[in-house]
Amino acid sequence: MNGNKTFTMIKPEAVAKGYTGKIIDQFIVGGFKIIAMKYVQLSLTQAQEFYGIHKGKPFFDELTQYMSSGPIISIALEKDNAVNDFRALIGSTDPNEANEGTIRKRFAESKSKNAVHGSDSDENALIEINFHFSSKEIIS
Ligand code: IDP
Ligand code: MG
Repeated sequence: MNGNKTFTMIKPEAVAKGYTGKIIDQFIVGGFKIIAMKYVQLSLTQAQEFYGIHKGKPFFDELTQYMSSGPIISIALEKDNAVNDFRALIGSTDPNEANEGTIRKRFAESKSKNAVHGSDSDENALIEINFHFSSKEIIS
């Protein structure tokens, strides 16, 4: 059975452009329940740790510098089949390949500045939620 939690961040460019409210609305309309949320700026070291799985890839430095360049919104979400349903809601990594109506199609400006993060597995969703939130901050 698939898990019921996923993790997202509204990325710096989308926050700076004022898309936070519209993006969170789309999470809720899409059936996701917010169980933890905070407004925060990651240090470069925190971004490198969070994206450790991508270390060594050509886009790693650009990604971690970008993700620590300004405030983000980090959110833990709950829904049946959360990881897969959330990835469908946000669309492909590259907004040019994302389906019409998806969050990345609507709000992303490029493959790197692509508006939102989404966990890629149940296991990573829990790791990512625990990276950003203590158990006291999660209201499930
Ligand atoms: P995902 O966010 O759709 O799961 P990943 O492959 O896990 O995509 O990549 C993590 C993040 O790294 C992407 O959301 C994007 O911001 C950035 N990224 C991935 N591939 C590229 C690329 O080819 N060029 C620039 N940035 C990239
Ligand atoms: Mg990923």
